Amino acid sequence: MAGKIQTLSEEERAHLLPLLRNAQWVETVGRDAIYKEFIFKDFNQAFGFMSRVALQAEKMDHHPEWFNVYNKVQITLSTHDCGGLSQCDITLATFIDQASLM
Ligand code: H2B
Repeated sequence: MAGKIQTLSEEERAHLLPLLRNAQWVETVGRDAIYKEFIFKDFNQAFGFMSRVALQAEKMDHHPEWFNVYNKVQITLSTHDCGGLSQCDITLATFIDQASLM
């Protein structure tokens, strides 16, 4: 993403975090990041999902921290360049939720 990336303001958090919680994203303890676990039917479904997310991550130049075992994908989103949550994480979380339903 171009330009200086900034962490979300208090106003943005007050607006966005409840929406993310509704979508089962949780705030991580001890770190300004969000986390969600996805369960699929099998590895093929999980890896298809990861492929869609990977292509989008490259487009955005914004990448997830993730862990996969068979049908489970655990994802943490945070912006390393600013040391916390930014709009990039919100945009990627929204894409990830859509990609998980395909
Ligand atoms: N991904 C995430 N999650 N946070 C970043 O700050 C980030 C990234 N920065 N992907 C990008 C790559 C940066 O390191 C490169 C050099 O543009």
